[in-house]
Amino acid sequence: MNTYFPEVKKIEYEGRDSSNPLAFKWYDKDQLVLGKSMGDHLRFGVAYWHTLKNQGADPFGESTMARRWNEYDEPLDRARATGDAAFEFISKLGVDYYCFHDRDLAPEGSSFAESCANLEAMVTHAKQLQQTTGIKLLWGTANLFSHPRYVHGAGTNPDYHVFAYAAAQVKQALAATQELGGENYVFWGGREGYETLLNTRMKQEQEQMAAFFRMCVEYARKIGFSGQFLIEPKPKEPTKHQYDFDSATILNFLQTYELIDYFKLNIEANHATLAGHTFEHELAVAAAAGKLGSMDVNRGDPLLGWDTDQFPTDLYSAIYAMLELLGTGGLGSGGMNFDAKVRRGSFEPVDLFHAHIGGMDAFARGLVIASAIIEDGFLEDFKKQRYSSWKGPGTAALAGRSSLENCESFIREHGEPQVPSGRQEYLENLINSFI
Ligand code: XLS
Ligand code: CA
Ligand code: CA
Repeated sequence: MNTYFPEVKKIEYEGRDSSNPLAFKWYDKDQLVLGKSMGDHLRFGVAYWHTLKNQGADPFGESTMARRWNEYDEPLDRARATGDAAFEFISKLGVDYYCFHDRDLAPEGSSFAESCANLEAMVTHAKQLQQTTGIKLLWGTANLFSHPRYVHGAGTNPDYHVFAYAAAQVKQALAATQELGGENYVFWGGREGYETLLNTRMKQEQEQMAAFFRMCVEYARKIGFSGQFLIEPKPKEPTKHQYDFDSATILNFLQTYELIDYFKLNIEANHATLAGHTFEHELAVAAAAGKLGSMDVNRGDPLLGWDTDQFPTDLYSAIYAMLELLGTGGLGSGGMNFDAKVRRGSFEPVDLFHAHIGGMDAFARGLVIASAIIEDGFLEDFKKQRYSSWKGPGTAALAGRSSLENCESFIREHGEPQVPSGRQEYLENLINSFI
């Protein structure tokens, strides 16, 4: 396996003093952090669509990335070569997982039957590549947004015919994910949203989505799929109003339609910032509900209002994300998928390695720093002190055993509260002392 990236050897950990750009400085897979290996904490995955399929086209210009795995005329030959390139890349990077949309792995055919046959052929190919390399499938999903039939949505489409097509496509994608031992299955609501209320019945579309999810849950049960279902929030793009705006919106949707037991969330950093949140806020909301399932790691650009899907190199964001991860005790069957693409100007295949190495090192370093912060205990001690008044009558109030009258008596007895400082800058300075 040395066909598509002959200029790159297996990427090794060489430590922070190494000057080799094609080596890890921080990511040492077997290094123990709080009793667990880095590899097990982070569970990195490579995103098939950005890393193998993205060719750098943008609304103003054509592809910039000539990839040798695209030099085949027949779509299925190209798909097989792309699979070979994917597994060579992931093996050399030393990552254990990958993620795909059905249409990344196998091309859409000229009929539904042909699309299904293409997918089956590529599942056979991918299964064999998984067996030879030991690489596993973190999650599969269906692309229900690229084909023109989905212009008005998939599960939320006003036309039942399109709804049924999307459901039939998910049936195939779920079976493919199961066949490949996928540990999760993701639903990102590609065009599940709307542009204008003038032509949209919002309530009905949400009911449709709930019905769609219910059928997926039932089918998964029927075929014995044991992976975790994940929904991925995103506030806008491609539609102006996406129904899965953020974690809180999805949790409310799942509660309303009694689907909460079957799903967790896949939180993407760039989607969090598009929603006006931080990555760590979205992680914390999901974790507080016991629903943090997996992460799509990337970053946006603070000066741009769209989903730039850049590789994550911001150390502060990585530290804050790792504090949330360690606080929840891990991702279970989830992982950290690099839903990120190299910039259009970074068109050489080796740039794919630089990008992933940088992202893996950022989170490895973030993990080490976060674990030192946790071991030191200053954040926890500070919070403990900050909430220390919640005893006695506070405990009763929290447990629902108090009343406005009780609070009034308390105030008449104790008078005006002494309000302490939140000490934000002091805490930020302490964080910096760990870097
Ligand atoms: C797009 C999403 C998508 C999902 C999978 O913005 O991030 O790539 O992760 O469909
Ligand atoms: Ca994503
Ligand atoms: Ca994205």
